[in-house]
Amino acid sequence: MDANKDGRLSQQEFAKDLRHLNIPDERKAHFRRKFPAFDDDGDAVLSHEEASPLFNFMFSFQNLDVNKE
Ligand SMILES: [Ca+2]
Ligand SMILES: [Ca+2]
Repeated sequence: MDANKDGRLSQQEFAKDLRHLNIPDERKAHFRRKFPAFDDDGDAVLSHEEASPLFNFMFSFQNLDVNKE
């Protein structure tokens, strides 16, 4: 999450979070590629408002993966 507590999630912080998730590397790469798509104001970091749709996206994505592969 927001490791340096500046209220913004950088791509590096997000990548670090992903490393802790027990999901395939391929899927982590997919989420990393999606990161800029959630940066509405283009400042390269996600505010709380920008980050919550990203996490919703990730969770819905995992829920769809019924066979856990
Ligand atoms: Ca931060
Ligand atoms: Ca932003």
